[in-house]
Amino acid sequence: MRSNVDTGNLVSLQSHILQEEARHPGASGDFSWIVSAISLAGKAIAHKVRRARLEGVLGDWGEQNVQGEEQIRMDVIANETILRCLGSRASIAVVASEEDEEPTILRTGKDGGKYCVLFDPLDGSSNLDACGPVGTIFSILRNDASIEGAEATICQPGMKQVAAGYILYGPSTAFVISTGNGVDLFELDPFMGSFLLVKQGLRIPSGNRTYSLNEAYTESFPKGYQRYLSWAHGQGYSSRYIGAFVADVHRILMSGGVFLYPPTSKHPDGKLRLLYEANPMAFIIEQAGGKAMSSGLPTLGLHPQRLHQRTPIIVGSADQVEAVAAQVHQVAEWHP
Ligand code: P6P
Repeated sequence: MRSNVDTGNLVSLQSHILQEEARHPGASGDFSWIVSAISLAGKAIAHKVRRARLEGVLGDWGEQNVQGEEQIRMDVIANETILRCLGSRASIAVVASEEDEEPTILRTGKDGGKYCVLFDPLDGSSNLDACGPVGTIFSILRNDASIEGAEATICQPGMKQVAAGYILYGPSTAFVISTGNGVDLFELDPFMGSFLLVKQGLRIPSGNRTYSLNEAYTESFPKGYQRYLSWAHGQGYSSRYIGAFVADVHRILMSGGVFLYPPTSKHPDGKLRLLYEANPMAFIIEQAGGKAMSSGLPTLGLHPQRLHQRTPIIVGSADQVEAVAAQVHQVAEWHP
């Protein structure tokens, strides 16, 4: 069946989610309300990001977040914006943010809490000073009321995500989401105030010999990654690195290639957080036909133990992830 996009129809995120909901008889609409809240937060953050320098909110907040990283004002503003949008949704049990040490229980399962929402409110926020792209990454899990404790409830493997996606604040504002049936791309029309569907069923291209990693840490990478880099240099690869995970992975979703954040001496377990950065982006890339690996295993199969747990990651086009694995793990044929 031709999609609405192919027919040139105007389809908003709101109507697209309702169409998806209608495909699931008995759906309560609770999930649609959560996506609607994330969409509202994305529009509000997009507006604030574009006015950040004019409103003088680029500077440091003067405090560190739970990661020990200097919080910039926009991190805090984005975090508060998302919490204010999600707080009114009656089906949310737990919210968890990169910026907050502990998850927050909004309501129990018996009080209607059906979903848990995890997010990195403003990934790559240090790029803002240079007018670079930043983004909000989100992950939606079911609330398992049988599990005691908020942190234990959200520590679920990435393959259990009900939905995941991100909002990228760049030259335009892109909203990318998957509910497990492929990846859809929306763009914000600021004059209509709506995210409009521009592509359904995105597929990640293969064959793009481009890698994305911070080569400054090469000496502290495990030998396998150093072997991969030498191999790639000999194969004529090019390199692209924005320094914002959400932006680097979006480029790879659209054009192909591979992103790597290996273990380093500073981050022996990798730098990216499993629950609200690696898992949602891995979900999107795998739904688009790509692959995501962490320490030789599928990222989405890892069993998280802590909210802010970090992980190494190799994510991107399947052929490019396999090329990395062949060098890093020295396997001729890598089949998970
Ligand atoms: P490095 C941003 O701070 C971030 O968490 C990711 O968005 C990004 O991929 C990574 O860190 C960049 O880290 O060590 O290259 O500056």
